[in-house]
Amino acid sequence: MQVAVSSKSALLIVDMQRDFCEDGSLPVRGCSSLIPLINSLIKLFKAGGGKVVASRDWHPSDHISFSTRGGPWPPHCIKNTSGAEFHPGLKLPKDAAVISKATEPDKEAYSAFDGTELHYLLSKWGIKKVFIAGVATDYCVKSSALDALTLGYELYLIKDAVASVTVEGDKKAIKEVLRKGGVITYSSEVVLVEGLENA
Ligand code: VGL
Ligand code: ZN
Repeated sequence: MQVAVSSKSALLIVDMQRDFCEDGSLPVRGCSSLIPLINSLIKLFKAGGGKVVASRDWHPSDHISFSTRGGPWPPHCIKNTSGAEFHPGLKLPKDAAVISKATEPDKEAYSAFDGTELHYLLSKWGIKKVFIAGVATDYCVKSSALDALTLGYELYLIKDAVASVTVEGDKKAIKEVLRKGGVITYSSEVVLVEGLENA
């Protein structure tokens, strides 16, 4: 089913950073191949008067989630290092909002809403629909999607614009998002005007 972008829509691009792509320290399979699709979604949202938000994992070097502290992940996305930079192919508009998350050494925060100004910004802009793309479906995409639903947004997860750490994790994430009332959609279904094909 088609869904139209309007000034009440936001595209939330989750964690499209070097460390999550193929040469990074915590590569998510298929991460960099999402880039062309996400860049066209950015264009579509700009054309439709929507907002573009990019979250980034922005860890201190001693973050609790790192294996060096007994956590589950190799060190990744350490703030102000090249691994934490957005993928060089990502064409973020100048007015995109950047949300840094998981910045506290002793606290994991997978959701882009956790401890950030994201909900404040989206409410201020009058956003009703949140569309999610990026990585990882089974971690930060999932947590952000579930939080968006808890906060009362209509939530659209763009299935061909996300990638996961594991296949099992992907399935579980999709189930949880659906159970909570989220919509799984595809980039071809996200349009400027319902009933018309995108140019
Ligand atoms: C993420 C694992 C660790 C994510 C962040 O962005 O999904 N995954 N930190
Ligand atoms: Zn992380």
